[in-house]
Amino acid sequence: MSFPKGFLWGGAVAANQCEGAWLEDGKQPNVTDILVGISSRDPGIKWDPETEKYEMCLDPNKKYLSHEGIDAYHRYKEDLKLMAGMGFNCFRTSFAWGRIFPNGDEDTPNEAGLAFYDDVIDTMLELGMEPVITLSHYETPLHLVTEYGGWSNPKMIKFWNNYCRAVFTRYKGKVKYWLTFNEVNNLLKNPLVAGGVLTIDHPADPSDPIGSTTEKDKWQAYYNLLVANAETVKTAKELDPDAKVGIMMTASSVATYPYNCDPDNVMGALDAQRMSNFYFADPNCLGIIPGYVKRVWREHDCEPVMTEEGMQLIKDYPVEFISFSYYRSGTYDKEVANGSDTGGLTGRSNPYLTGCSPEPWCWPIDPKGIRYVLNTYYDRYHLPMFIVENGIGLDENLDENGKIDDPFRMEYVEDHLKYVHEAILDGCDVMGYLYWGPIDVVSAGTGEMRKRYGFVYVDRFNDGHGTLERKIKNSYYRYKEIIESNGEILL
Ligand code: BGP
Repeated sequence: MSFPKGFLWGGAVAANQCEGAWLEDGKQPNVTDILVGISSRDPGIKWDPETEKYEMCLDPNKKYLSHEGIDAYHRYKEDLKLMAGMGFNCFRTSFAWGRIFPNGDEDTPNEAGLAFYDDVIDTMLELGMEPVITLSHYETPLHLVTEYGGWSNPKMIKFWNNYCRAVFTRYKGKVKYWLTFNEVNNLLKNPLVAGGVLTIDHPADPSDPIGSTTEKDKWQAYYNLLVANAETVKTAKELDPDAKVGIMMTASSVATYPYNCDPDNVMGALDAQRMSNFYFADPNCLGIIPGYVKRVWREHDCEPVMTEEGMQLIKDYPVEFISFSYYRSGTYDKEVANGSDTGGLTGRSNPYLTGCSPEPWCWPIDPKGIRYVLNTYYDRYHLPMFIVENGIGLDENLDENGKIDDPFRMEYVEDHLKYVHEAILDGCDVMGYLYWGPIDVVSAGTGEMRKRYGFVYVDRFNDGHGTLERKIKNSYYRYKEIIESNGEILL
C-alpha cells in the first residue's frame, strides 16, 4: 500500500517571510513587520503618553529582514516555476491581510493587493499547483492591534468576516483549501503574534506591551478566534460550497512525551498537550469548549464574555480538516520548566533521540513523532489531516563549485515521510505533505536568513546584503524523484 492517489505534494511559505515589499501598493504594516522575529519580546512600538496609544517605532539598530524578504513580491513567477519544477501539485502561501485590507477595518478591499494575488493564484493554477491559502500567517494588520487590541476585541470578528467574504468571492472556484490562522494554538504562548493581542487601554506597564497582556485578554481572544474560525467555515459554505476550511495547528506539542512513568509526568504531559494544543482543536473540531479549559477560567477568574450565538456557531460549524506543522517532539518533566520556540515546546532533552538540527537551533529530530501526532489527532477528531509544514533549517553556503549538497535535509524528509506512511497504514486519513520553506525564506522565530530550509538557495544574508539570486540545491532533485514516484521510492 503506497501513498494515496491524489496525495498533495509540495511546499509552504508565508507572505511575511518571503514577499518583502512591506509597504508597496497600499500595504500597511502587519504585526510581524514590527518584530525582527516572532520570538522577540521587544516589538517596535512605543507608548505615546499624549495620545495614550501605541505607535510604530522601529529600532534603527535592528535589521528587519522580512521587510524585503526574498523579494518574492517581484519574483514570484520565477519562484513558482522552480516549485513546479519539482513536480509540486500543491503550494501553500498566505495572503498578507494588510495588502488586501491595509488597516483591517476598511469596508472595501485594496484592489492593488487583490490584483497581486490574482496573478499569484493564476500562475499556480497554470503550473498545475493546487493553491492552499493561509488567511493569516501571523499577519494581523498593525492598526487592528494598536487601535483595537487585536483579537481580544470582538469587533475583530466583523473585520475578519469582511476580509473572508472578499477573498472567498474573488477566488471562488480557484482556491479550494483555506487555512484560517497559522498555528492558532500559539495564542497563549505568543498572544501578540498569534492573536495581535495588545492591552491598549491602560497597559500595566506601557514599556512592556507583551508583559502587559492579561489572562483575561488572552482568553477573550481565544473565544473570539474560535467564533471567527467557525464563521469562516460558514461563510465559505455560503460563498463557495466546494471550498474547504481547515484549522492550522502547531502540532509538535502533541508529541509531548512524559519524561518517565512518574504519574505526575504522565499527567503533566497530558496537561501540556491540552493547554498548548487540544484547547484549540477540541472546540473547532468537536464543537465544544472542554472542561479542562473551563476549570482554568474558574480557578484563575478569566472566563471570557461569550454569547449564545457564538457558542452555537462553534457547535454548528466545525472545521473540515486539520492542517498542522510538525518539526520535533518534546518531553515533560515536572523538575524542568517547559519553554517553547517556533519548533514547539522545549522540556528536558530526550535521551532516546540522537539527532538534532545544527547549532544554535538544535531542534531534536524525531520522525516517529509525526506518526504519533497523526494517530493522536485522528483518534480524537476523525478528520482528514494535512501536513502543511515539516522541514529542517541548516546554515548553508555555496561550495567552491557554487553548489550545495544537503543530504542531511533529505534524510530528515525521507525519515518523516516513512512515518507518515506508517500512519497511513494505521488508518489515518492524510491529505498531503508540504515541506516548509522549499525556497530559503526569512526565519519566523529569529528573523534571520542564515537558517535555511530551502531546496532552492537564495543569495541573501543576515546583514541584509545579497543578490537574491536563486540556486538549486541537490535536495531539489531528490524531492522531485519522491514526488514523481508518489512516495513509492521510499517504501
Ligand atoms: C512555524 C511557522 C513558520 C516557520 C517555521 C519554522 O512555526 O509557521 O512560519 O518559519 O515555524 O520556524 P523558524 O523559521 O523559526 O525556523
